[in-house]
Amino acid sequence: MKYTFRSPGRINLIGEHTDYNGGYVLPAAINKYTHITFEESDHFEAYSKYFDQRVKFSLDEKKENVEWLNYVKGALLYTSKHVKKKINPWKIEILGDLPLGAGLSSSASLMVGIVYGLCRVENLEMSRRQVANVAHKAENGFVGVNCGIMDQYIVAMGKKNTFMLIDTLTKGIEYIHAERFPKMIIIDSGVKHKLASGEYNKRRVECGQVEKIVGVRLRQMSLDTVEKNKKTLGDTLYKRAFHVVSENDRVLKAIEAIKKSHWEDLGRLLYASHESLRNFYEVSTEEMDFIIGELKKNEIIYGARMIGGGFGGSILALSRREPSEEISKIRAKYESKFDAKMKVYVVTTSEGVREIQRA
Ligand code: GAF
Repeated sequence: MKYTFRSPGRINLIGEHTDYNGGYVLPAAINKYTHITFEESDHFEAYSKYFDQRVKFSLDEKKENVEWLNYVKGALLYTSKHVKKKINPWKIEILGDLPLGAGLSSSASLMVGIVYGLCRVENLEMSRRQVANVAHKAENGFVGVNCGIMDQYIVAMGKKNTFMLIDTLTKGIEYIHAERFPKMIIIDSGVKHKLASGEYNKRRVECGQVEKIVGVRLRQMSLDTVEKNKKTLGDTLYKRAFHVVSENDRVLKAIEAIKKSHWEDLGRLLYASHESLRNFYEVSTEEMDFIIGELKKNEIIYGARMIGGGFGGSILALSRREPSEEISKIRAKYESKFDAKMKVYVVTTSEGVREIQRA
């Protein structure tokens, strides 16, 4: 018997670098997917179409040399640990149309897909929230990426036509309905810097330092408090705090704008978020800033910003209609200026992970 699961990627509308600071985020699952097939077997084996690589492995605690395999192994291992049960061997095939390394959360998509799929094929009782938490623990503990919970939550619990407000302090979620939403365009800058994960962890440490100095969690801090502590914090920590506190406020304002279908307001918030990520959190790149600058010149774009951890990856733009001509012009300029290829996807919101076939 073969069981196939479809696990989405995600965009984050607004609320960047807030999910490990007890802040708000507003992501949506998108119609770009990882497809994962489980087939009964007498040994563990995984095949990735993305890497065209097939590997046999055993379910021990050892990290593998094949990088992508650690995402699979970590997800299987942590699920087995969570339910305190030995699991059967499976042959797992991974394919899909979700681009890797574009800041659309391909790793959470894969890991949540594996945890969810394993629960189904092994009849393990786990809620979607537990699936997300186990995948998150596995990415932190086994793969060694110190990410927040946003990506796993939205991949596991996303719903079509909605954005999911996650209060990462209480772990509470609320679905914000967004029908007749502007067109969502993903522009992958085609650049991902090697320093990404090191710089990500550095930002986390800096935010911890801010909280220690001020004595308040960033989530509870006002901009007034940030200003009052400007001298004590010093330039870098002040800028990090300013971004996180103002970004939390932008998420709440974005929800108001969505509820009133005020797309111009929402677009302005996206541009403001990008400015803050560039100037205060310092996680943007020259390539992404160039694309944002070009998008700003086009009336049909409501707003745009970089999404995900930063140092490359993708931009999300909200547009009145499909901006084919405008994008062609930006692409031509971009590719003559930078040594990178731009990729563009028009996406819609989608459901979280689910089973799609049993044969
Ligand atoms: C990455 C992480 F995985 C998320 O948890 C989040 O912190 C994001 O960067 C920044 O908002 O995608």
